[in-house]
Amino acid sequence: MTKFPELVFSGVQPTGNLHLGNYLGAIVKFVELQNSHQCIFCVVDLHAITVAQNPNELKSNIREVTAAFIAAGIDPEKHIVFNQSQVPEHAELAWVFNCVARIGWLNRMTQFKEKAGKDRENASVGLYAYPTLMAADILVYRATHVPVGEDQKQHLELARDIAQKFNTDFSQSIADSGFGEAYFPMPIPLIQGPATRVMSLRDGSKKMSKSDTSDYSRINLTDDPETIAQKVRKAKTDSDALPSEIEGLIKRPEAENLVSIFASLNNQSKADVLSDFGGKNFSSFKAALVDLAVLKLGPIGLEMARLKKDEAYIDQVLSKGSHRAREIASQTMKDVKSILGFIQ
Ligand code: AQP
Repeated sequence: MTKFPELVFSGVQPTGNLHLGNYLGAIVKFVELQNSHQCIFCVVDLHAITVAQNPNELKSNIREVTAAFIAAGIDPEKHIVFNQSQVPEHAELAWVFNCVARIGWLNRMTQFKEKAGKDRENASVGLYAYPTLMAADILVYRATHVPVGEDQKQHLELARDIAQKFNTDFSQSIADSGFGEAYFPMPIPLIQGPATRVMSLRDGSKKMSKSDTSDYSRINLTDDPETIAQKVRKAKTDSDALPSEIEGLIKRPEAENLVSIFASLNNQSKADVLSDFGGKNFSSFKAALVDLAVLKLGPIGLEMARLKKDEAYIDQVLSKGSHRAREIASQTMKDVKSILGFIQ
């Protein structure tokens, strides 16, 4: 078996309203992993344009996600932080993967079905092909580990299928080109911790999402302490007290969500949270959650606001990061072209 050096890759879309789900499901993990791994963190702006974007807002959102990475604790000197559109090899490899992936595989993707909704005929081709671009994002660096929220699990499985099919279809050429048994690693999804799927504060059956029309459904990383407090206080709950055991959260999605958020923000397990709050009513639990959320998110929001004003700094981080990313990505594309039989 070919052994690949461990490398972490992940991305966040610059589509506005960066929220607690993005933070706990992804960004917090990025911050942890940077201590043990080489990491590449990408603002995936090519993914953003799979749905309509206002150019000025897009530019501002690209800077906002970059500011969030840095404000949360990612070190752009030690690791690579950049925006996808500055590294054309992502789109180039995505085309190759469009020719490797099968239509049947893409037809099974639930995110496309959810996002395209009933008006599927009118969805962009880009939205449909989104998972092949995501596979290219990861594999253009031959990354081995990908921290993501639960919702991205299916796309990660597709990336593994693409890597496998490429390695199999071109096995002879891969060997002839001197790359051994496999050119691409099988990227491992890292979906861990108590908050891999943060739910809407208004409806425990729906994912917390940037595009929810109700701002009360999510806590944005840019919310001030008063807004965070209001949103937590208004979060939907049931009328029972909190249970003392995890089993007591079954069929209580809103309670489970708030307990998961608390556990994740406080670096605890859900069982630990329930051993502290079991038997208490929601008003006292929510008051503790407000204090915790403000303590953890308040400084990030303030730092994001400060960094966002320094556009020259953010743009320079992205430009430097893109150059570093391109050094790796361009080598991969050279290798892939040689494997495919292109003259270069
Ligand atoms: N609710 C969530 N809980 C846990 N993780 C989440 N992620 C997103 N929502 C949750 C994770 O955040 C990372 C970045 O997501 P993204 O910006 O690339 O795209 P997304 O999943 O499309 O974000 P939204 O908020 O869900 O946007 P819309 O409203 O457009 O659908 C990913 O790792 C994702 O898993």
